[in-house]
Parts: sequence; structure tokens; C-alpha cells
Amino acid sequence: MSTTYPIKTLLDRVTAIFLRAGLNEVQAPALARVIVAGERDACTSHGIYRIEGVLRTVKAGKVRADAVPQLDPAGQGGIIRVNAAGGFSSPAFELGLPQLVDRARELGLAAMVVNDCTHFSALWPEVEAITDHGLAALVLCPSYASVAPSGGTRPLLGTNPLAFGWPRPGRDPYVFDFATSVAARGEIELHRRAGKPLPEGWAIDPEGQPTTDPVAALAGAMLPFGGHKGSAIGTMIELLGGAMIGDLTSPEALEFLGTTSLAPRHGELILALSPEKFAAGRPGNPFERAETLLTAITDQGARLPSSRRFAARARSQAEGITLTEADVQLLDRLLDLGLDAV
Ligand code: NDP
Ligand code: PYC
Repeated sequence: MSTTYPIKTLLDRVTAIFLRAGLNEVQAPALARVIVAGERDACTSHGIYRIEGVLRTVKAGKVRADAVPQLDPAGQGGIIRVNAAGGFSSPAFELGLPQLVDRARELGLAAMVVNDCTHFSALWPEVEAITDHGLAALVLCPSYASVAPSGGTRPLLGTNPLAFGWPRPGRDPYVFDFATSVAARGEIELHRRAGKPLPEGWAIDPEGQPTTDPVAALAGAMLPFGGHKGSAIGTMIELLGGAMIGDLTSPEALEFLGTTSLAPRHGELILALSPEKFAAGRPGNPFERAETLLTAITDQGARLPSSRRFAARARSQAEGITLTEADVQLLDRLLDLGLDAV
């Protein structure tokens, strides 16, 4: 059996769960928006399955449910800084977005640094919030140590997501958003819950041997995508989104948390770029030239990243979001019991 909810109904329900669990009026709706967007776009690894993790992290005292993010006056020129004040990243991003957009339009390139945040979400909602303003976006953050560097045997890097967006006037933006591990850790957990083996090449066990067992993978280490190339990109994210912005790297985030069953705390780096400013009057309109390239990709029969997601979104907008009976019961229980449910 399943139940189909209008998007707004599910949003209200998830917001109510977070309020019931003690999150304030700043945190609860912002978190509900990213989680319901994940479910709406069929990104289940960052949809409602994440609610329990949020509640566990609140209960463990590793995130502040009452946090109110603040714009940090240390942010100057092209760098906007937002201190999440120990709360979640999403409300901090929402606070800094208008300044980020204004500065990127004025200067051509602006960065938002979010510090002291707990981060569990997909990055494409942030990328799309920037492309909505006609700007290109690049977003990255560390996670917690769960990925062995290429050639290594123990968790060190995070699953470190990297997302990019390019605005396409009048159509959905070009967006990719992926973990720099072979798969997001959320996917491993979903395989464990479904009792399904992992595809080969995703993970190694605690002895450093290849495994398709999700339990052994969670105890061992995940692998970077693309061998040494993904390993290097994951390392770059530790440097730019950790060391450079004065926030935790993935090993430090794991040390702070003491477990991988809670949502990690660290920082986030968000870049917004103005294609017009970068083109600076050189021949060719950057948006038209982008369309030539993107059309040449689809003309070969290849799909653009996020096209699956946008199709799922259109379906959800037309028909609502369908949840399994188990998910419906989970939401009921979380609303009923609050933090006692986890
Ligand atoms: P996927 O491998 O599922 O997808 C990665 C990207 O590739 C998506 O944009 C996807 O588009 C696109 N894509 C997939 N298949 C194809 C194809 N055949 N042709 C063209 N494009 C394709 O993502 P991951 O599992 O690596 O990551 C899932 C989510 O997890 C991300 O949103 C990421 O931000 C999040 N995450 C968050 C972390 C955190 O610390 N906050 C850590 C790690 C991951 P489409 O969606 O349309 O399929
Ligand atoms: O799916 O790898 C993941 C992840 C880690 C933190 C949030 N999502």
C-alpha cells in the first residue's frame, strides 16, 4: 500500500515533525524544504529517510536546534560569510543567498562561506537557487571520514559532494551533483535496509578487501569514484571546503561526532559566477554558446545530468509524492513521539 501527498501537505508534515522535535522556526521549515525537495525529485538518499538522522543529531546534542544563523561581518568584498551558529546549513545558505547574488552580479564572482554548520543535504537545491538568478554555481563541502583515498585502506576522506549549475534561460538549468565516492553513503544505507548487495567496486571491508556487503562496507570504507581522479577531487574539497575556510575536514568532523550515524558538522563553500561578466564582451553570447554545446550532447542521445530529477519533479508536481506505507508510518511515529522516536 502507498499514500500520495500533495507536495505542500508533505512539506507541512515534515515541518511539523521538526518543530515537534524542538527545532526552531528558522531551522525547521528550511530543513523540511530540502528534504521534501529530495523526495519530490526522487533523490531518496537525501529525502525523508534523512529525518531520523536529523533527530538523532539533535538528541545527541551535536547540533543546535535553536540556532539562528548570522551574517559574519568578517565577510568582505567577494566573500560573504555566514555563521550557522551550530545549526543546520540550509537556513544559513538561505540567509546569505541575496548578498551572494548581489555581489556576484557586481563583481562577476562571489563566494559564500558557511561555517559551523551541520550538513546532511543534497547540494542541488542550493545550486538551483543560484542559477534561478542567471548565475553559474559551484558548491562543495566535506563530510565525515568514510572514504579511503585511492590506494589506501582506511576511511579518511568524506563522500564530499560537488555540484555545478549553469542557468539556461527559459528552461531547467544544467545541474550535476554527486558524491566524490562511487556512491553517496546514503545509498549504502538504503541497500542495507533493503537487504540488497552493493554493486562491485563501491567499498572495501575493515580488512581492506573488496566487499558487496553493505554492513561490511559501512564498517570498512567506501571508494572514491574514478580511482585516483575522484580521490584527488575529494582531497581538493577537504582543502577548499575545510582547511581554507577555517572549518573541519572530514577526519576532524568524524572526531567531533564520534560516529557516522549522525549528520556531520563542518563548513561549506558556495561560488556564484556571472557568465556575462566573465565573457566581458568577447565574441558570442555565453548562454547561446552553452545551448549549442548542451544540444549537441542530447542530439547524440545522451541525457543531461538532472534530467531524471526534473522529470520526477514534474511528475510530483502533477500527481503528488507517493510514499510507501512504511514511510507513512515512520512519519506518523516521528510526529507522535518527537525525539523519543529515535
Ligand atoms: P548520482 O550518482 O545518483 O547522480 C550524480 C549526478 O549524475 C546527478 O546529477 C545525476 O542526475 C547525474 N546522472 C546520473 N546518471 C546519469 C546518466 N546516465 N547520464 C547523465 N547524468 C547522470 O549521485 P550520488 O549518489 O553521487 O549523490 C547523490 C546525492 O547525495 C547528491 O545530491 C549529493 O549532493 C548528495 N550527497 C551529499 C553529501 C553531504 O555531505 N551533504 C555527501 C554525499 C552526497 P539525475 O539526478 O537526473 O539522475
Ligand atoms: O550520503 O554520503 C552521504 C552523506 C553524508 C552526509 C550527508 N550525506
